[in-house]
Formats: sequence, structure tokens, C-alpha cells
Amino acid sequence: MKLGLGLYRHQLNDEHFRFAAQAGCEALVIHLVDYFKQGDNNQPGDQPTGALDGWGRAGDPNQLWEQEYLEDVVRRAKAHGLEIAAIENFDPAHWSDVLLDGPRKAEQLENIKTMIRCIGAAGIPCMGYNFSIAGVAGRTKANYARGEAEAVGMEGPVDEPIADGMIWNMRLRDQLGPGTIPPCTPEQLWSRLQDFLEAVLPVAEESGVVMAAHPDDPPMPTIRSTPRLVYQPQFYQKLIDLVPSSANKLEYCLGSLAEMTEGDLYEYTESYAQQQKIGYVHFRNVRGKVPHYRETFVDDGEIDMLRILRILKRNNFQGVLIPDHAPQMSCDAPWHAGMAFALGYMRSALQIVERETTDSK
Ligand SMILES: [Mn+2]
Repeated sequence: MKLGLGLYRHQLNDEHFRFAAQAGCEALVIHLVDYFKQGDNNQPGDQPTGALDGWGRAGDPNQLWEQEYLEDVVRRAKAHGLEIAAIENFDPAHWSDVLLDGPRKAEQLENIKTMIRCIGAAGIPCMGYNFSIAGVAGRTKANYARGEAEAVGMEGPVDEPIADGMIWNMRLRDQLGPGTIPPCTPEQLWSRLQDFLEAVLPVAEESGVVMAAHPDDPPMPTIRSTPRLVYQPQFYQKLIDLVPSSANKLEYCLGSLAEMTEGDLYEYTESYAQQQKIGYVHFRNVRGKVPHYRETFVDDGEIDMLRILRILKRNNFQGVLIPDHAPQMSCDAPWHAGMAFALGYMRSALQIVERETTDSK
């Protein structure tokens, strides 16, 4: 197993690569979407939460990620001993009509295939995605974590409809509305996911890229009056079985999974790990379940993190674990301190588990 760090687009520079290397990371998961562009409600130093008008402005639908740019990031990270293990999240502008079944769907699917070929050619082995209309929405931020550290949580359902012009919690244009996005049933959304996977997975296989699906965050049956796909652990199995492929895997978010109301996290982690379906891991902890939960420091939540690592090791998981989110610590560099704390814990936990022999558990 490898220790990794997730970096936002504005952090893809030598300073942050050094920070990751100093914490003992071997890998990075990078975000190419700028969640903070024209986003007055977002602090670029932390994970985005935003308000009802979303995180910020999505990118240009016609400006695709280019192989040259990806190769440059890979090269710059490699200079610090870091591999790029995955890209996390498509730009909403790149697949808005894939999610909404809109008029540009066929064109956008072709664009996504083009980008996956570039990702593979640049030597990046995984693309993380979250197939969702509302995206990561409806959460709150307050001094929820230990020692009054600022963290993200949920304070009940959020079902205000989404204004036309928004998708995946970002704005496709400056002026939203006047109406709301068209309604969608859960069956329609599963069918859209199937179309997406059937189009993309053969190209991903050819390109040496794994597609890794994040569960819904927060894992509610609906957010903002739109259905969700993976809001209980068994729906991950449904996603795997929907389009069988060696490239169809999971962006295994322990936090979102633990926030779900059903299932035993350790049992189904064993099952998904045994099937070799875990692409990479969001290694974070939480207290409570939807619609009332709090993100916590990695050592302070309800998940037994060492037990998870032992399950992953027993099933020969060799991929990357990243902190995902961490509470902000009170100092001049709240994001860095929160991440350094999580990475230190993770490095220690990994050393403990890697040194155990199989028969000593
Ligand atoms: Mn996550």
C-alpha cells in the first residue's frame, strides 16, 4: 500500500510536491477542476462546500485536458519522487449532458474518451469520478471536530431544487435559471451511468486506465431533489456488475461509506477488496450517519482504521490511500497542518500493518 496526498489544481506546484514528499508520500491524486473559480463561498485553502449556487464556475466545455499538460505534471511530480496515481473528478462542463442526458451527450462522451486516452498515454493509471447530478452538495461547515477544529458535516436533508445552468454543484454559466433542471428518476440515472460505462470502459481498458467511482457524498437517497446512485454500500456491487470490466473499480471513500445507514463497513470492505475492485482509498474518518454526521480527525471517528488496513492488506491491496478531507487546524496553515496530521497517522498505521505477519492477527 502506498501513502498519497490529494492536491487541488492550484496546488500542483513544487512547494506542494515537496510538502507531500516530506510527509512520506509516494503518490499524488490530482484535481484538474478549479472548484474555486468565481466561488465567493469557497475558501481555496480547504475542501469546497459552497452555497445553493454551487462551488464556482465550471471550465470550458470545449477545452479538453491535453496530453502535454498531463505529461508536464507527471514529470514535475516525478522530480520529487512522486507518481501521479490518479486524476480525481471530471469538469462538470465536460460531461454535463452525460449526466443530464442532454443534446451534447454523444459529443461529450467522445471528448471523455479522448481525455482518457491522453491520461493513459501520460502514464496516469486511474481516473476517479462521481456520477451525480447534484454532486457533493448540501453539507455544512462548522467547528465540529476535536478542539473546535473546523470540519464538514451535515445538518439534515437538503432538497431545494437545482437552478437551470448548474450541474455537479458548479455553474455552467454566469446567470442561472430562470427554471430548474429537468426531473430524473433513479432508473433513468442508472441507465445514464450504464451508457457512460459502456462507452468509456473499453477505451479505459485499452489505455491502461482504471475508472474509479466515488460513492455519493453525502450518501442520501436524494440531494436537491435529484436521485443518487451509490448511497448504500450494496449499490457499489450494482455498479460493478452493471458493466463488467477490469477497468470498472471504486474510489473507495471510507468517510462516505461510514456515513451510510446500512451494512457492516468491515464485511463489505472485505468483499470489495477480495474482488480486487478497490481503485484507491479515501482514508478519512467520521462520526454519525446521514443526515447528521461530522467529519473528524482520522484517529477520532467511529471507523477502526487499523482494522480497515488489515483487511486491505489481507486481500493484497497495493494501491494508494489519501487523506481525502481533514479538519482544519488552528494555525497559519490550517490545510497543511490538517493534512500533515492525517498523513503522519497514516504513515504510522501503514508501518504497523505492513510489518505484521499474516499469522499474528
Ligand atoms: Mn471521498
